[in-house]
Amino acid sequence: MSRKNIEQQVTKAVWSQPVSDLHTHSYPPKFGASPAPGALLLWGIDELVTYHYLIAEVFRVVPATKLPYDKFWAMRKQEQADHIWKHLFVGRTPIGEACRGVLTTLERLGLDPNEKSLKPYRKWFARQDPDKYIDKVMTVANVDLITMTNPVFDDHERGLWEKVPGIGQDPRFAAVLRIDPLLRNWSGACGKLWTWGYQARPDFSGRTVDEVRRFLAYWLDKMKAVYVAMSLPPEFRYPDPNNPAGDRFIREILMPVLAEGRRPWAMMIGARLRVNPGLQDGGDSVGSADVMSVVNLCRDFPQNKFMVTMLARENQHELAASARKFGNLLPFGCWWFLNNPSLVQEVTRMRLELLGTTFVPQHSDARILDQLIYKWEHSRRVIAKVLADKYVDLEQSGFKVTAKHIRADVALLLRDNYREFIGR
Ligand code: HDL
Ligand code: ZN
Repeated sequence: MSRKNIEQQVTKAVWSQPVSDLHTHSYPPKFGASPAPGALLLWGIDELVTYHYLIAEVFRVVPATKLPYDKFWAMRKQEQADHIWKHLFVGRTPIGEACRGVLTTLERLGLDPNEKSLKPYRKWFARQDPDKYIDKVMTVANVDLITMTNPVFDDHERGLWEKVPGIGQDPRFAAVLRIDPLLRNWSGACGKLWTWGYQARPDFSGRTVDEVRRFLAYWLDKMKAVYVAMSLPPEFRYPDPNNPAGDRFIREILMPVLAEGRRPWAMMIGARLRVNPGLQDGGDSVGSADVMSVVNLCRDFPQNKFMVTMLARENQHELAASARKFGNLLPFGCWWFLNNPSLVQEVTRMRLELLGTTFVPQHSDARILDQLIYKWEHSRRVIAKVLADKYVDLEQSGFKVTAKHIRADVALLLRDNYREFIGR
């Protein structure tokens, strides 16, 4: 096949292949749709423009010395959005990836991304019905499954799961049991578990192991969770002589419960939380983490499955090389500060060369539903470019690449590797 023909076939395959999105923060309408107070389904122009990435960026233009953080947070959502639109999209060129994403989303929805005010967009979004809009966004983004993040230690969300009938039954979504506190704050988590009727003690005395296993099993079943997820700090270690409780939780509780249900553990490693608390969700940053801890887990628990994404660019090569050693390790995504075309290209190219088609190149991490559109548009463009280059390389080795090869590879990368790993 010529390069031109390869590029045509790759473009066709990548854009026509529905994506099963491995990790998002989006929800069905039963969890409450913005602008309703406490809504978990965030959507529409004001949520798009006040995405925490953009809040962090606008404070680089109008610093906290001019607009104090608490004054910004006291503003209504629309005022925050107007402030961001004025300074990042009108007063300056919206060249950054998070800004460009908003424009791609508007453009793909058929709106003109060059408006000087948000008013025309607000009128259009006000005419959308959240439930139908989910279908629209999934169609435009060509996404066939939205995997949620369901933090069971969040009192509001846990309450919804306990009170709202059929809340987790929307077939467009898959639930994930998110349990960061069990490793980030074991004693605090035990305190909460106790109030929920689980006899968990920080020193593991009494029936702690059985009780925390019972807690996990209950919520995995209630949510029909497809995997368990945790965001872990750069300091995460396994084993960790400084955190014997964490080691015991992993060894005696988490690993057996997940192995029994054949569910993976998704580890998202390297998030250093609230380096700037004033920015709230936008105040988290990145730190280089320890890949050997992932290797130790994959080796010590061959019956368990690990989906791993790491936040630091400098961890990517070692993670990919480690995945060559363990079939129960599935590297996924270009997470957060890596989700920029230059780094998606670098990481995807390296993974293809080291792992063939045995990884998941991207997840959207969409916090606002509409972001599915740009996060997948931008990622598909880069993945297609890298794939075309690699097929040209393959042809130069004499292999006859066909459209069938390309379609099969793209299906693995954008949907089937993930679905097979979670058994869905
Ligand atoms: O912990 C996570 O799942 C991260 O993705 C955080 O939600 C982070 O704030 C984020 O939105 N990254 O894109
Ligand atoms: Zn996330």
